[in-house]
Amino acid sequence: MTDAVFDAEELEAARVLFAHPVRFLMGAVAISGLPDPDLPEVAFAGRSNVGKSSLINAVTGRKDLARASNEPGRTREVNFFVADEKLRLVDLPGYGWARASKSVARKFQNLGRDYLRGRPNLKRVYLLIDARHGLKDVDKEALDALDVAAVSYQIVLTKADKLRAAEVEKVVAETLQKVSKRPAAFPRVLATSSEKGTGIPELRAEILAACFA
Ligand SMILES: Nc1nc2c(ncn2[C@@H]2O[C@H](COP(=O)(O)OP(=O)(O)O)[C@@H](O)[C@H]2O)c(=O)[nH]1
Ligand SMILES: [Mg+2]
Repeated sequence: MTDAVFDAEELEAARVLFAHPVRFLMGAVAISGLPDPDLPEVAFAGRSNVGKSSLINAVTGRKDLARASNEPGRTREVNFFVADEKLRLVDLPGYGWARASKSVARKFQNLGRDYLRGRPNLKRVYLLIDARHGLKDVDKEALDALDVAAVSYQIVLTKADKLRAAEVEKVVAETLQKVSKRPAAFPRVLATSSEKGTGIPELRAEILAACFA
């Protein structure tokens, strides 16, 4: 990984925050139903099966916290979790929000997009990409949508345990290069494994830095 960016104290502060209670707050189905923007938020986005729920569970150290947002009917909502009553983790619907709306899911796609565009307390979006695939053409729409919304976003590679360390390094470097000219992309890429815990302390520290720096 490219990062010794956080010192022991910062990693510990992040660990402690997420060791405190984390609860499912609500799932919003309409922009009018979002919670008040009174706490800093970070949102997680990615295609279904990329490992979003697993990552939220790993970050919070809960086995099934994000199950609530994996339930049928919930997957198209914007789901909110509160950590230590200090910040919120937001689980966005799958890539729908990045697509031109043709499907029946239009309403929910618009919800995701509206959330990204108009949320004053949104500090960063983590865009999850499967480490085995890296950034692909299909992700372009999502990157474009984030650049247009001008929301700071950071690429997080998931399932790094499925690759050898040298391969992970290579995907990290390639990914960084691919987003280097994108205006809203954060210039660090994190490789994580929810299964092995790789990169999770660093992701927690990234979240704290994004919310409170
Ligand atoms: N090997 C491995 N599998 C993972 C990891 N994270 C998620 N998975 C698996 O990938 C699948 C989809 O994960 P899930 O978290 O439900 O993805 P979501 O649809 O993006 O919320 C499940 O079978 C997980 O067990 C990981 O870090 N390593
Ligand atoms: Mg999920």
